[in-house]
Amino acid sequence: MTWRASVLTLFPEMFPGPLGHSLVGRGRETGVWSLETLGLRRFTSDRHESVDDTPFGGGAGMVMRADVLAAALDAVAPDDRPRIVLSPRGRPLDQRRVQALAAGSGIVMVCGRFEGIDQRLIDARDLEEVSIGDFVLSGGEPAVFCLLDACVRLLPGVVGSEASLAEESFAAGLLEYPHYTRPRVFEGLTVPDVLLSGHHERIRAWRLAEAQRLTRERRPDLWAKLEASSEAQ
Ligand code: 4F9
Repeated sequence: MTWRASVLTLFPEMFPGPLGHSLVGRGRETGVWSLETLGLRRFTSDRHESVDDTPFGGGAGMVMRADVLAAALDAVAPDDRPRIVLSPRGRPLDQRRVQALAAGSGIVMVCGRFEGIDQRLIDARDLEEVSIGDFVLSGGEPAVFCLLDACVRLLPGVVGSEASLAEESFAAGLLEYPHYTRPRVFEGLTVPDVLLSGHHERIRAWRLAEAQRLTRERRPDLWAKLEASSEAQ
């Protein structure tokens, strides 16, 4: 079964963009996943094709209209796919949520523009708000690229080596250990001896220790989660 992505956007010409390249682009060509884009202008009902208006209560900027977005959402065949709006207000995306989304039948995504989206659309169509980080974009489209790339690479047959995905899930919750390849000396810098030793058990132990050190130093938040979960076991 093809994993289906639908995107509601003011800028359908931005797609597939980066999603048309590399492994993710190949996956689309081979039918592992499909991409449907709905341009929001098509769903306007006035002469000016307005998708936004000034906020009730005043203030700067414009708000995307609930009626236009609802018409576009309702044009997407009703199905069991989660409906997501990309927003810095949303729940932070993590690999666990990505795995759950990739395991389903696909997703429907709304790209916000302007200052935001009329709250009644989010309420009336039960949209889940998802954030890809604590920063503000000029619109939701680049966040959709990130979310879709993260999901699609997990679909069977997209990333060539099952081994690299397996290793990833083994290391789940830790940052990656450092990698090295040829040349053996680069600008006077050498490669850690253990990696040239051919001693697989020692290499494994070194990589795990490095992954743990990096996680502790850089992401105390992730480290605390890991400690909590290993204590629970
Ligand atoms: C969406 C920022 C998801 C972070 C959408 C402006 C956004 C965003 N994560 N910023 N529109």
